[in-house]
Amino acid sequence: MICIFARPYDYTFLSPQHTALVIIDMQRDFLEPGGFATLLGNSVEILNPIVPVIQRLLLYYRHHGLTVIHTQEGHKTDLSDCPLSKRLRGGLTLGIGDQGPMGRILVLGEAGNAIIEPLTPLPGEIVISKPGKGAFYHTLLHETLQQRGITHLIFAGVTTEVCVASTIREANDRGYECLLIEDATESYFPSFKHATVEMIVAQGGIFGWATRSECFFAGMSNCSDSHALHL
Ligand code: C5J
Repeated sequence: MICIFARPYDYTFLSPQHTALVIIDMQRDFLEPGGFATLLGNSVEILNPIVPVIQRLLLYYRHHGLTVIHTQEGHKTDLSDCPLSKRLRGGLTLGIGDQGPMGRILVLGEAGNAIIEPLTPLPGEIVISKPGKGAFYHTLLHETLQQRGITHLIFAGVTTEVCVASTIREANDRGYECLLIEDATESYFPSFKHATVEMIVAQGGIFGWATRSECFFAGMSNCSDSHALHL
């Protein structure tokens, strides 16, 4: 049994093989200056500190041959998977599908839609391209996790209150046990991040658990059973 110190109480699982690291939308459009997030008026620099934390989680999962899921919010080139409401929302001068500084905004295959270089998926790693905020909507994520016997999801990525929270809620309804790594997720609005984490752990963990990366790694390395993994 692996036991991670977390809120609202310890997060436990039988084997790391039943977990997946889910890295939400660490794409250039959301993290780099000049991308879609900047066009929306956000200061993307606030997201920078989570990158090395996610890198450490990613290297750990890769080193131990565990399941990693990268997600990427983006649409088909013909935008047939993008509801008109999403395109028109905000009345932006430059919006989804338009030519922006990093290619067509939120369109799959465009430069801005790529995952940032330090977290680039390796060949063979699972990348879920998703048209919605939640990673289960119109994707094969659930089937992919079921095939691998994954029951516990370890969450990182951006933004905490939008795509991370949407995916945690979807996962919770599908029976997954969700753990959010607090220093591996961020929002352009610190108060939104704080509120989101509190909403997840409130009422006995109504959507799941939250912890910090040092507690996650400590729990993984302290495990004493045959499934133990060591840093
Ligand atoms: C947003 C996301 N914020 N990945 N996407 O539109 O949270």
